[in-house]
Amino acid sequence: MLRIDVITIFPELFEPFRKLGVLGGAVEKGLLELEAHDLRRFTQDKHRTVDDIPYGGGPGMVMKPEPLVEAIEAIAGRKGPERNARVVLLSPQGTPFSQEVAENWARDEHLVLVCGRYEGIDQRVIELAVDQETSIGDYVVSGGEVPAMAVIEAVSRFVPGVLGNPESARTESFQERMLEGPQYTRPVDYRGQIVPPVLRSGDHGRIADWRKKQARNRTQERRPDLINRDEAQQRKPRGED
Ligand code: JDQ
Repeated sequence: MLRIDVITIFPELFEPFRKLGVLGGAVEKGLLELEAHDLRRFTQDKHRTVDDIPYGGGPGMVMKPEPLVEAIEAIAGRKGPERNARVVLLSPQGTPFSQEVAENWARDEHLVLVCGRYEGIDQRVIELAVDQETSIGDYVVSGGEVPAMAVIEAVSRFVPGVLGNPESARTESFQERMLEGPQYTRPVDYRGQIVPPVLRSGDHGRIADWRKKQARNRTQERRPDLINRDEAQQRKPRGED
């Protein structure tokens, strides 16, 4: 079974998150364990300090190493280099998180997600206690918590039993390197916009062909990089991470 531990100065952000939706159901059914730990519990001083000024100068603050390394050691259950958990730091400097990475991490026993804040974390934490850094995209948010939630949702969808239908996670979008086409539900006419008649024709062959064409056209228009993915990544073989 997969256990996910999160290290954060804002553990309360994860309380509603772990109760709701598909993830809440999975935690309740015992398909997955999820716990958020308050980094300040691993401080020693009376002000429970987790940050300090950057060496070399510059704006903002940096997360100091001691609380983070001690939290990771306590939670990942590791003192030396022996690995029983995968320790991941959310970071704009990470390698790209993807559907494929999510599928691989869902096969782990123990995932520890480390959330920074401020301008980032002391490099020695990464050297001493982090296995890999991952980025959810090329934009900067204010801390690792929202990226961690994205990772948790994407990974948990691959945990057996989490989605009702075991096909759902695979068939959706990116595994096939295609965007989804448009979807419709009732009513047939909404403010003069009608559902494409082919979808109401009952001809399953024509419906499948139409959906494939829509998906191909949309992918070519919006995400041509998905169509030529291996070339775009200089023929880097897939299936790593
Ligand atoms: C942290 C910050 C200035 C980072 C602090 C910790 N994909 C992705 N985007 N943003 C993050 C990840 C992320 C993750 C952890 C974070 C951003 N920040 C804010 C501020 C420079 C770098």
